[in-house]
Amino acid sequence: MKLYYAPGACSIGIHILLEEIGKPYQAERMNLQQGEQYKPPFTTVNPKSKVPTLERDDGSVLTEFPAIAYWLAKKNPAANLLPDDLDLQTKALELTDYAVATIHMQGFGRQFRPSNFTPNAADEGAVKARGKDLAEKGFALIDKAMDGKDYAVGKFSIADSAIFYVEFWSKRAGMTLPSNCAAHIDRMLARPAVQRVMQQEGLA
Ligand SMILES: N[C@@H](CCC(=O)N[C@@H](CS)C(=O)NCC(=O)O)C(=O)O
Repeated sequence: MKLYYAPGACSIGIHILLEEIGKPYQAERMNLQQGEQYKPPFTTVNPKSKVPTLERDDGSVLTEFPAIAYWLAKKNPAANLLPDDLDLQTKALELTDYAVATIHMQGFGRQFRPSNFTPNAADEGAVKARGKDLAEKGFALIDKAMDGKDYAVGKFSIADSAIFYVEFWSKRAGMTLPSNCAAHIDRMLARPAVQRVMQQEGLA
């Protein structure tokens, strides 16, 4: 199995899940700044030009964070990456999708790549501000969901790996996390699997 990742990108969440699982895998570093994702050979692996991309042992490829995380969890039940209870499992998927599709794609997408949201350079400041509002609203909702819990659905799950990477980005964006999220990122950073990934990606 091979994970295509970029240091500190959203792929870090999948990298963490692979370390939590503890089975051998390859990690192929991509240089997004140099546009490696838009050129062969990567475009033949994932024509969407995105990380995370997971190439499985049979050569088939999975893309999209929630789908990769779900497959890894189901394929490796001993790693306990999803609760057994259907309602909690669904909650974990809901939170994973919210972190990726809303906080990342809508909130941070606007802050990091404003030109993707407007053709007018003069509007980019307003786009970034809207992105910050969306991310703040997202963290407030996650914070509420995490009230009284160490992890998003009680025990560590795929949702925590998605929430972790957006929390990590909040620091890059100069945002202040609400208290439960601030405690969550510290709890995540204390996990041995997360520490190994931070080392491997050169972020420690
Ligand atoms: N919807 C995708 C989003 C993946 C994504 O946006 N990846 C970013 C890195 S965080 C990327 O590969 N960007 C490269 C580019 O757009 O050029 C998912 O869930 O995996």
